[in-house]
Formats: sequence, structure tokens, C-alpha cells
Amino acid sequence: MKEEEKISVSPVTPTFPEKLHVGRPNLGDRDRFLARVGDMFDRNWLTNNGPLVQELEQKLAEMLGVRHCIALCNATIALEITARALGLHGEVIVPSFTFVATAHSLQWQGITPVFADIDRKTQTLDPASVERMITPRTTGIIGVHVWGRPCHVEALQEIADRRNLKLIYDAAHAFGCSHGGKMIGRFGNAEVFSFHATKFFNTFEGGAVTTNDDELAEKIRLMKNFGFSGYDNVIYIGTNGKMTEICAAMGLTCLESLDNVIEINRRNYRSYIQGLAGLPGLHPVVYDEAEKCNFQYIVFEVDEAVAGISRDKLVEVLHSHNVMARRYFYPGCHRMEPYRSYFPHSHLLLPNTERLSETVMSLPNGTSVGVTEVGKICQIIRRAILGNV
Ligand code: T4K
Repeated sequence: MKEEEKISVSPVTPTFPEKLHVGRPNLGDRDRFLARVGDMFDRNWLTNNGPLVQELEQKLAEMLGVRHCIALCNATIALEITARALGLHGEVIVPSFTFVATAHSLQWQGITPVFADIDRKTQTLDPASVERMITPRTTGIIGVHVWGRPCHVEALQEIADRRNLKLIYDAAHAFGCSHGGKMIGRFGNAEVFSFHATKFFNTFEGGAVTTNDDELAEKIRLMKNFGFSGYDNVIYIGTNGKMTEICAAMGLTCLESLDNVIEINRRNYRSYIQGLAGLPGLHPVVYDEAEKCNFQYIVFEVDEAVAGISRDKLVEVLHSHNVMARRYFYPGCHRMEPYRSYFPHSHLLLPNTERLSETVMSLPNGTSVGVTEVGKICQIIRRAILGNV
């Protein structure tokens, strides 16, 4: 039998008329946004630390309870600047189970990302694996709060302190999330957020670094603006990492509807959990509801041996019904270039990364998804696993 024929689409299984994507932007109020853009036109001030960027930075710092928030053009540049400002060089330990930007931000500036394995349960850096990867060339660690679930922050901080390493968090997924009642944004030497269009909170493209370290914040501010300290006075090597006013206008507008987005995300998350409960071989990524959480990512692990269907096949079935499920993070950075060529044997040290990148899938969530859609998606998955009964 040909591969396509095996994925039989039952006539009673719902198919969406239009594609339902993972990562549809959560848009704020259009009129509020346009009013801000109107003011921006009146001021004729478009970028370079304008009033909207300053307002956004202040609001974010307050919300996260952190001394400094520096808005930047995206999280990839934010990671690059933070690594440079902290003086990272040689080797830095990162997970491979992340978006490739985490590794690229280092390699781009000649720092070697060394991949450590993840904890099977939390899907974030395994501190024991981190410890094993440390060499005399190691200068730092970047943990990733994957799906907004916090890393093992206490254990990583203990390693960083004991081994004299800098600790950065890639908090691209974790805006609005907390750990031990403290907002993400306050841990390590610095944390980096992404405000990309696909994120829970967006500024079209954008990002931010948060830190309680005054000196580091000052350095990052200089570095994101070519190293300028006042007119005509360059005191550092720098780049252009600035956020524009129109992006900040979007951010300020989206901030106003954040609670509503969380409510929708949480409602959808609970509907998915309920709708897919009890299916053999399907394990949800669950959130600790005692903490603050953005519930943006709906993630399931598919255990083929028990479910009777592989993750890839299930994603194919979903696609055939216009549900554009994603294989984040497949295949793992260590299997992408240039890392695959640099470290051809790294998979041997990353068993949990290997397994999870083969078994995890993300489903649509956000304000463009309603409970009716979630119900239909669950129906498609139930049929794919249990058969067309
Ligand atoms: N660290 C981590 C852990 C990250 O996840 C990311 C970014 C970064 C660092 C770097 O942050 P930034 O430098 O981007 O600020 C997407 C995003 O582009 C990327 O930001 C994100 N992670 C990653 C997980 O997802 P792709 O290549 O999968 O994007 P793409 O174009 O396939 O879009 C995803 C889906 O979103 C599409 O199926 C359609 C939908 N979409 C997308 C856009 C842009 C829309 O409906 N409307 C839109 O405007 O990377």
C-alpha cells in the first residue's frame, strides 16, 4: 500500500476550510494601535529610543519586577549582544532542543555552542548533562525556558556560581511566566525575550533583555546603538539592535490585551487536555497552574509504540485536515548545519533530545483558535489514534 493511502481521511472527520496555523499572531486592539501610530506620525519620531520604546521598556520592567528592560529589534540580536556584553568566548553550553537562533547567536560571533542534553520530563537543560560538558574553555551557559516552562534555575545558578560561568536565559517563550512566584526575567545574569509575531506577546519583530545588573544594562544599551555614548562619541564596538517606534506601538497595544490572551490560551489548553485525555501514547506538556503562565504552546509527545502512529504520521494526518501542526524542535540544532558537520557524534550524548525531537508536536493556539476548533482538532487526533470508529 502506498504511504498516502494509509492515511485514510474519514468522510465524517472534520476538515477545516482554511489552514489553521501554529503561531498566528495575537493582535491587540486595532484602533488603539492606529491611534499610537497617528501620534507617532505627528511627532515624526520613528526610532532611536523614542517615547514609545521608552514607555514599553518601563512598563515591561515594572511588570517583570526587574531593574532594567532594554527593548531590541529581535531576540536573536538580543542574545548576540548579551553574550558579547557578558564577555562570553570559547565555549558556551546550550540545549540542542531549541530554535536554532539560540545556537546561531553564539556561532555567529565565533563562540562554540556546546550542546547539553535536556531533562526528559521538563524538556529544559539537564543540569547533570551541563556539568559533564564543562571544559576549561567554557565561559557560560544559556538555558532555554522551553514552552514557557522554567529551566532548573536553582541548579543551573549553583553550577554557574561554583564554576564561575555566566548564565543567560533564552526566555523567548516565557514572557508572562513565573518561577517560584517570581517573574521570568529576573534570573541569571540576564534573560532574553522574543516578541516575534508568532509569540504570545508581539511587537511584529522584537525582543528585550532584562537584568538587575546596572553595568551590564548600560553596556547593552551602548552596544545596541553602535556604541554611541552621546553625540559623536563611540566608546564600544556596537551594532544596530534598536527597536522601532511602530514596533513599540504594537507592544504597548498588545500589553493591554494580555490578560484576555492568557484567558483564551488557558481555555484552549484545558479543552485540548480534556479532549485528548486517555488516548494511548499521547502525553501533554502540562503547565503548573500555581505559577503565572502564558499557555501559548500546546505540545504533545507521541509515543508511537503505544499510540500505534508516529508523530510524523499524525502531523501528516493533521495537515491533510488543514491543521498545520508543527514539529518544534525537529531535528534539534545538533542535526542542523553547521553543527552537524562540526559535531558529527553529538547525538550520542543527547539521547533525550534525540527522542523528544522525534516525538513532540505543537498544535494551534492563541486568539485565532476557538473551543469549537479545538474540539474538531481533538476529534481528528482521536480518530487517527483509535481508528475511524
Ligand atoms: N529562541 C527561541 C527559543 C525561539 O523560539 C526563537 C524564535 C528565538 C530564540 C529567536 O527569536 P526572534 O529572533 O525570532 O525574536 C518561528 C519564528 O520566526 C521564530 O521567531 C520562533 N522562535 C520560532 C519558534 O518560530 P518559523 O521558521 O517556524 O516561522 P514560520 O514563518 O514558519 O511561522 C510560523 C507560523 O506562524 C506559520 O505557520 C504561520 C504563522 N504566522 C507567522 C507569521 C510571521 C502567521 O500566521 N502570521 C505571521 O505574521 O520560526
